[in-house]
Formats: sequence, C-alpha cells, structure tokens
Amino acid sequence: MGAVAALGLMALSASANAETWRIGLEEIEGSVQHRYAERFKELVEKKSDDEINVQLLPYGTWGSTYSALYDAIQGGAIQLGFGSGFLGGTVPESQLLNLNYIMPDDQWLTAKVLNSDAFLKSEPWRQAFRARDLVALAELPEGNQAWTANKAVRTPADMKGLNIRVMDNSLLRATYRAYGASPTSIAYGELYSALQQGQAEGNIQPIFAHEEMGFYEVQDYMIFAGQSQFVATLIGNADWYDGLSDDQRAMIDAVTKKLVREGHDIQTRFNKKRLKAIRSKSDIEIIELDDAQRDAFRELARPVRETYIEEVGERGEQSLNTLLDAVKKADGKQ
Ligand code: 6CS
Repeated sequence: MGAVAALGLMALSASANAETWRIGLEEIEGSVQHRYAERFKELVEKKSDDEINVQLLPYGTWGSTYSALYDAIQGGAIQLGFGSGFLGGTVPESQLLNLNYIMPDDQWLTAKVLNSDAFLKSEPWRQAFRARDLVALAELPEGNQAWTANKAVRTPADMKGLNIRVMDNSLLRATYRAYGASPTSIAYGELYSALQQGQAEGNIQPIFAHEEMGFYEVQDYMIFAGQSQFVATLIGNADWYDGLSDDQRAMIDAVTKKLVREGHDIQTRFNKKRLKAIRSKSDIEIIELDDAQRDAFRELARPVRETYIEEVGERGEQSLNTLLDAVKKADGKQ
C-alpha cells in the first residue's frame, strides 16, 4: 500500500473511532451561540487530535420547544447545549441570570464575574444544576438587551399595560409586571408573526437577535435601558461529564476559559454590526434612557430579588448572594 493510501486509511480509522459530542443551540446559524459553538468545536477537535468530533445542532434541528432540548441533555441523548430564559422551568435557580439591574454596566466585567470560579464553581450554583442531572460549564453573555415596542417607552408609565413578550420564565414575568407591563410568553420561532399580528406589542432581545430574526422590521422603537445582558449557560449532561477522563474535563475547562474573552469579542462584534444593519435597513427610532430614567426602572426591579428568593428558595438566595459578592469585589459597587 502506498504511503498516501495508508495515511488516508489511518485518518479514516481515527475518525471512525472518534467520539461525538452533540451541542444543542437555542439560536439559529449565524447567532452568537452558533459562533461560540463553532469555536468550541474547533478548539475541542484540535486539542483532542480529532479523537472528539463536535456536532452543532442549531435551533429547530432538535425539536420545537426548548424543554425538548433541555430534556434531551438531561437524558443524555444530547451531551451539551445552551440554556437561557426558558431554562428556568428546568433549573429554577438559573432565573438569577434574568434579574434586572444586578450585573455591572461593563459587559466585559460581567463576562469575567459570571465565569469566575467564585460564581460558576460555587456550591449553590453547582448544586442547582447537579440536582437536575446537569453541569454548568460556562456562562455566555450575549450582549445588552434592548426593548422594542410600537410606542416610545421612557418611563414605567409608558410601559403600563404593554403586552411585552418575555421568555417563559416566572421571574421575567414578575419583573415586567413590576414595571407595569402585561407580559406574555411566546415561543421564539413564533415571535415574528406574533409581533406582526399584534399578539405581542413589545419584545426584549440582544441586538443581534432583533436583527437576525427580523423582529425590528415589525417594531417602531428600540429602547436601551441598560437593564441586563442576555446570558446563556453552557450546560452538559452530568453522567456524561462524570464519565469523561480527567484530561477531557481539563480540556473543556481550558477551552471554556479561553472562550470567555472570545465569547465577549464575538457578541461585541455581532451586536455592533447588527445595530448598524438595523439602522441602515429601517427607520426604527432608537431611544437611550438617561441615568434618571434608568433609575425609575431600577427601583421597580429591586423587589423582584425577593420574589426570586421566595420562589426559588435557599439555593437561589445563596446563588444571588454569591453573584452580588462577586460583582461587588469586581467593581466595588452594589
Ligand atoms: O427570546 C428567546 O426566546 C431567545 N432569544 C435569544 C437571543 N436566544 C435564545 C432565547 O431563547
């Protein structure tokens, strides 16, 4: 056999023996989660000398509801995936990441705090996922969220009764009720037509999502209130994770650490570019709330921390305190 043919055979048998890790995404190709997962794939495959093959499953390829994705990860049919707002139904403590006005304004600082050992590997956060057969491997802040509506919103009075769509998450509903709105939950894939047909009058998304899902086309105002970044947690099946070798677990750790900065750079680039695209393709009016206007919403959001503790319990309270401590140490505020 010629050397080239032998090499081809070796490559074939290496890939035939390769382990496959499947990663379910809550977002479509071209999204922040997708780009992060592409980089995760490249790094894992390279570091494992192609012993591991990572397969990406974008939104829609694993079923139609997010609970189908989380169930598949809990059951081990899919090893890895992202969980964000809808994950509250599976891991109630994860709704912490949906509370408003608890993270620093500095988005890079937020990425560092959420991925610090002090928070990500803290016992309450770890246990919250372990109790549901999951592990939290990384936090991916995907950029500041903006509200959209068909009316200008500058004050809580402007939000009164607004039928704003929130992800299916009781803390988000509590937050928007506290602002005076009438929140409603609609599936991501049905949101465009719901906005178009008036079943929802407002929406909350990071900029890249307003653009790539076309939501901005059916909304007149985009409002920046600085209330929160959109954060997704990279989760893994706990049995699968425990069954990995020490080297494989160390590799995941190294890859996710490297991707903290890269993830931040990806979201910054995507959101900047997509805001430009929205501005050039539409005449949507952009409103930046000033500090005093933000403070009015900040004040109304504050008691929702208590709602979170009441609804989620002790582990939730400990997770909240762990996060607030980590934020305080990082920026000396709060
Ligand atoms: O609003 C939603 O339902 C979805 N939005 C984004 C940006 N990612 C996933 C999430 O479920």
